[in-house]
Amino acid sequence: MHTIVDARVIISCPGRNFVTLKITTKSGVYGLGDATLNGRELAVASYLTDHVIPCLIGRDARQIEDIWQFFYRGAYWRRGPVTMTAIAAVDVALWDIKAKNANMPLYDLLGGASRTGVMVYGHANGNDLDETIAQAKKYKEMGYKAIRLQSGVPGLASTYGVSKDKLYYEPADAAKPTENVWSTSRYMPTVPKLFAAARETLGWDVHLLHDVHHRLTPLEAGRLGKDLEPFRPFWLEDATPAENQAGFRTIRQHTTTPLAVGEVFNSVWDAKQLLDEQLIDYIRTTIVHAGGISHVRRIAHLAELNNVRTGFHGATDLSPVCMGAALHFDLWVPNFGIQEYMRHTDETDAVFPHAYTFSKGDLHPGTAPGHGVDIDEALAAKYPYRPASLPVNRLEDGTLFNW
Ligand code: EZ4
Ligand code: CO
Repeated sequence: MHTIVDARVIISCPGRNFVTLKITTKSGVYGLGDATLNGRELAVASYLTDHVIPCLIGRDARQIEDIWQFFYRGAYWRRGPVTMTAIAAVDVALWDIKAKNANMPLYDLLGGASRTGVMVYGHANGNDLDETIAQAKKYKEMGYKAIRLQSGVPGLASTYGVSKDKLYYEPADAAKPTENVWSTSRYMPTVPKLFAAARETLGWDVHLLHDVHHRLTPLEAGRLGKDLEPFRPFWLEDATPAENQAGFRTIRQHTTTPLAVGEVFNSVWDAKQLLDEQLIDYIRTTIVHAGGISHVRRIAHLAELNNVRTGFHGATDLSPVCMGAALHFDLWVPNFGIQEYMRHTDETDAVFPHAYTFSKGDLHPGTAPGHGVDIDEALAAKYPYRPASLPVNRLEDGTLFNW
């Protein structure tokens, strides 16, 4: 009854590429896991099809932990985004099956709801300060309690986070990476101005966030954090690349602005020092890129010991399947902070019918058994894969930089 009899990878591009794993057991119950790694989708698809699925068929779907350990330890080559995304897809699909068999929403299986809803932040963006503030006003009118502000930088043709489509930001805009130009000195003075204008227009009864997207040095990030302190930001996101976790010590020494990092992390080891030394306030690893519920749960618990709350990544490249699973986790996890929520397009939502809903600035995962997200395979088949890459940044003198 619980034997895994089928596992398949479904690739679909309803506006952007998504990789979904569907696992079916002998009794006919199936579960879905997101396996989307933006710009590297086919690598994960191959990892699953060529290396994981042949070892999955015939296993007992109830043994989530054993299966997780098998694919983690069994690869010998531990960690890395491709491996951990593939493992996450398996893990989430198995939790979906377990919760469906228990006839419970996933959050009940995890330990039950700890709150009535999951506070999310929206992504207000514009080419300049005025346009960004106007967008932020719209988010406030839609009921958002938290808004991330991302504005174009004068003198730079394009910048992370600024989108033509406004509500539906998708950075993977071409088959081969688009080249953008970056200048830290042009960028730095724009952010405090943006926050000053936002406080003046939106007031203080709303949380304001900003994503640096890994483009500052620790010292620069410390300075920006200090400049933003008068405006009480909720957080400064991904201020500096965090391969060198000790860099966050420098930021901490210079500012009380709360720090969030980790959307590119794929393991607890990426965050160990940050958590042990309480160098951050929010951990951004999410279900799909960090080994699924079974592993992110460990990260969240270690974070809790160190006064760090969760603030999961939730951009459009994390499919509704990941969003559904993340929302169940968020509703349960004791040290929840906030959840990123970039809206999917209508095409994406149609391919992935889901139980989660938005109301008054919160998302709720719904009460359907499992994680509450399905896939319409016939519709998915109408959107074939299209190669798409994330952009790269170069400094004004041509040096390749962080995007
Ligand atoms: O650039 O998910 O906080 N959100 C982000 C995202 C990332 C994309 C990369 O695939 O930083 O917009
Ligand atoms: Co980010």
